[in-house]
Amino acid sequence: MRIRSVDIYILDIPTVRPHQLAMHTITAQSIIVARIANESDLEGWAEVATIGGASYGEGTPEAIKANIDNYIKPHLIGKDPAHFSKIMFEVSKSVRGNNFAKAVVEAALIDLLAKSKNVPAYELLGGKIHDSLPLAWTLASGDTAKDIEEAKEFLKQRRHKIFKLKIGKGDPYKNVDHVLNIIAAVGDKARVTVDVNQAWDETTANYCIEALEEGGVAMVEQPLPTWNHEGMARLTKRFKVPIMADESATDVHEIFQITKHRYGNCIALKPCKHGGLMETKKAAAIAEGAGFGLYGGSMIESTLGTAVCASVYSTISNFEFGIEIFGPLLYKDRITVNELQFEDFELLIPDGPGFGVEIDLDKVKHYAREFSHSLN
Ligand code: MUC
Ligand code: MG
Repeated sequence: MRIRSVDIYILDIPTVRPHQLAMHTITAQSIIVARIANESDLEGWAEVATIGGASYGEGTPEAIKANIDNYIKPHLIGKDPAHFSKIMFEVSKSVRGNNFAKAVVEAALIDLLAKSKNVPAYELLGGKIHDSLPLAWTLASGDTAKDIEEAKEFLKQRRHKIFKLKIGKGDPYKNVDHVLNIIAAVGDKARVTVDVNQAWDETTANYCIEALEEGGVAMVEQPLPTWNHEGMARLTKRFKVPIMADESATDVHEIFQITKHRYGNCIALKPCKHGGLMETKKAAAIAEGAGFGLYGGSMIESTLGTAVCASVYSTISNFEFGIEIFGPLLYKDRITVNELQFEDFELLIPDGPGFGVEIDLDKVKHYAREFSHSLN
């Protein structure tokens, strides 16, 4: 069944509280939603999320939409989604980079194909290994006392026992105190990790990681800017605490170099960074072959994008660091009819056809910056 239309929407959805990262504080998340319809009007839907316009990475919502509309969409119209790998291979020959754009398009093709076969998308990706996965939460309210309160509440609710702290904004030594205070409050019941989002130079990283390691931090994510591969290698060699590559771990070529030269010793996977679900599986295979630990990363997707990530993560054998696709719990609202399910510190992998979520079109219309449908 051939593809008849491709529509891309940018949506801005408010969060339940400010979410403070080194470079930006999120109060509303901008997501890009792809809707691909075939000749029988069956639709595939997918989502990627972005953080802080151009402040987190190059993939801004506006650029993702423009590049799909102008350069990717022409490769899709009239094609059969059953050949999604061939379609994406053709796209890769004429569109460089643009991994977020490629990821959302490929995922919508997979959703459409899976729905046409009435099977969960993970069955097209090798099948599910996990029914549920341990779900981390990011403490990033910008206030130590509030973070401690939040962590205690989620432990009580049996929602999370892995907490990632967003640091890197402001005085690095105050960042360290903030982390040590949280470990003192909940460290006996939870695993505490930090994400610096590239904010430190190597000297600062050396001082701070020494104190964090001593204080019991379980992992340090992207302490240095993406260009400082050699610095990442030196930190990895010096410290026992795992050093995770996130922003630097983009496509399979970068991940190969990171594993080969030990620019870190664990990897945060994210389908958007790698350019799709199939590329995520390849990225995982490279990391696994090198003995690197894996983390199921997120860009704080809403329910739809989280279901996309959950689908591929369910097919990957081992997440030493768990997964962090907690996005739906940070959003004030959702664009799907159904909610995702969380139980006993884990996210349950949705099981319905496609990514297992049903789109609420009124909500898409409500939050979309502009809404039109090419079939109407
Ligand atoms: C990142 O850098 O990992 C994921 C969780 C979170 O709080 O921020 C994101 C991005
Ligand atoms: Mg990160």
